[in-house]
Amino acid sequence: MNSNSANMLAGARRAVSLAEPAVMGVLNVTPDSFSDGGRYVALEAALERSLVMIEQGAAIIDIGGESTRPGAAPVSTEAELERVLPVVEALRARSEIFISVDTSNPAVIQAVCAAGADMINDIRGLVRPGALEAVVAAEAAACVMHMQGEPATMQTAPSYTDVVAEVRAFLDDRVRACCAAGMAPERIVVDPGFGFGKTLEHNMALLRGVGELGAAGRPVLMGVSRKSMFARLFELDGLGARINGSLGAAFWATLQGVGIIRCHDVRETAQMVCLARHLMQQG
Ligand code: 7PM
Repeated sequence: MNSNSANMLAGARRAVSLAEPAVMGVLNVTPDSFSDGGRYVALEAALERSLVMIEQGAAIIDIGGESTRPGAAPVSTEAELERVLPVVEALRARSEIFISVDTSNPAVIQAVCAAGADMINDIRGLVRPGALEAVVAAEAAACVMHMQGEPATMQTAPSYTDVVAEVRAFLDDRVRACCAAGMAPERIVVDPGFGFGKTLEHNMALLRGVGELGAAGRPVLMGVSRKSMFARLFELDGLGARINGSLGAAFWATLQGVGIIRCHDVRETAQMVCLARHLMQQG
């Protein structure tokens, strides 16, 4: 496999190969887990969970506070930093793993990158004043995601004429904006934003076309793990159905040439990537 720029993602201090899909393990850092008294225990648990996901095959750890979840209430810079920064510091002290942080906040971007984060995963597409500039200054990688509407109301009435074309055009635009702001193309990954202002039909159209979404030749990040689209598709809620759908999607995404698969079930997802890669090899 060659290693042209579309096969690499350059972070602030390290790069990750996307020659085969990199598995990105989700690490949730919720306010609950950092309630008074349990701070040290929660930090140890977050670190342990990260090391387990790395052991299971994660090439990237995505550290998320509550703030970037759909419908989440705004969180102060101080509160967000208190949750996320100790985890970035502890993980960086223990591992050379490629670290991604979910945030839309320029001050948080600056602080986590100084502490050793490599990438910013902003579901709001770095539109907050100063966010894009903070990523450029830190020479960090960025995931640029599509969302229709605002997190609080985006699922009310999502509407597109041609969802794949429209999402692709948006991602092309954002890649251009990032490059115009001084971001190197090899630091950018694009994401159709499954479930972010999309019906089941929209999500299925995007999943079908997931290999064609790579704006300006940049790799695609797919985030479908445990999402409600599978509960709707199978007409069956519950974690098992959602995980099964996520794993099938991971297999498909690998065949379609996706660069990063964001997931909760790292070992199982890595197995799907492994199987699909074996089937793709020429005899
Ligand atoms: C509640 C609802 C909690 C939804 C969490 C979620 C993505 C992401 C999320 C994605 C990228 C989840 C989502 N989804 N970042 N952050 N792409 N780049 O299911 O699809 O994890 S939050």
